[in-house]
Amino acid sequence: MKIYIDGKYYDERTAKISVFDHGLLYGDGIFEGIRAYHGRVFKLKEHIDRLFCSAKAILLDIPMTAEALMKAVVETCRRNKLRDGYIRLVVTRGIGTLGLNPNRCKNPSVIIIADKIQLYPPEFYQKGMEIITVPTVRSLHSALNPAIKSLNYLNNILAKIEANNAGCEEAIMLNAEGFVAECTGDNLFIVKEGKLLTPPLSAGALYGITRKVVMEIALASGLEVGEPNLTRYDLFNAEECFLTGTGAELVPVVKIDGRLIGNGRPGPVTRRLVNQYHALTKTSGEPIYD
Ligand code: PXG
Repeated sequence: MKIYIDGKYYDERTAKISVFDHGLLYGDGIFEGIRAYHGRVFKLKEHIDRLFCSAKAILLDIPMTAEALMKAVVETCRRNKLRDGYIRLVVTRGIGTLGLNPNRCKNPSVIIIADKIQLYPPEFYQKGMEIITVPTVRSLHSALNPAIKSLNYLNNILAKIEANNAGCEEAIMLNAEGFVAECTGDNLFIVKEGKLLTPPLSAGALYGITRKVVMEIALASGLEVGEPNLTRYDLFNAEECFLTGTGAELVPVVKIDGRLIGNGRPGPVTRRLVNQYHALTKTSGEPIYD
């Protein structure tokens, strides 16, 4: 595997960053997780745009233009002969001295890894998964805004640990007011009275790119889409539920906190959206090969 670091390609074993990089020392940095399908990078521009928004929010100067970064992502896929897989794009604050001060870091580092990812076991996609709400509250947007895709994922990891301790693979995170925010690496949707509902971004969620794709597909196929605040009660009484994310794609949820969702099997709206999503990935994206 060839890994891009600051304009050069390194073998997996020699791809290294400094122990003084503030990405490691303080989680000071940002990232994107991107998928390639059928030899195309899916929603590349959207991911790059979000990366630049995260960078702006933390006052980090990405040392490349968006165009150069897109080219570097495509080139990393090409060098790894990737057709279907997962691209991890990371920008760290760079090497500094001990101490938080980001001004001591003069050169942010850009890292691109093109690999594979399997977030959940295949049977979850067929039969649906069981998830639970957990005690760890999603970060307040006035503390660390969940819209920033930062290298500090401990809020989400703590929620994941709580789910794992309870024998579940995924956690629903509520915000400080008790409204549903999102899962640890996925946005959440329900179907209620034929409408597709997902928490508003102001409830404390990442501006999910898969979320947006799913909303667009749903609207185009005549479904009504809404973004109201949702409580656990709304989830328990949903007809269908599913999660969206670049890594997870669309995964049906059939049980929440011990309550069966619908008839306990992935529902028809979910199944249709899954098929429409996969159809879109066949024709859309930045070509890797000529
Ligand atoms: N919420 C959070 C907290 C995320 O980290 C999403 C929602 C879904 O957003 P997108 O734009 O991907 O639809 C994410 C994305 C991983 C992994 O390695 C995690 C994500 C994406 C890809 C890989 O666990 N999370």
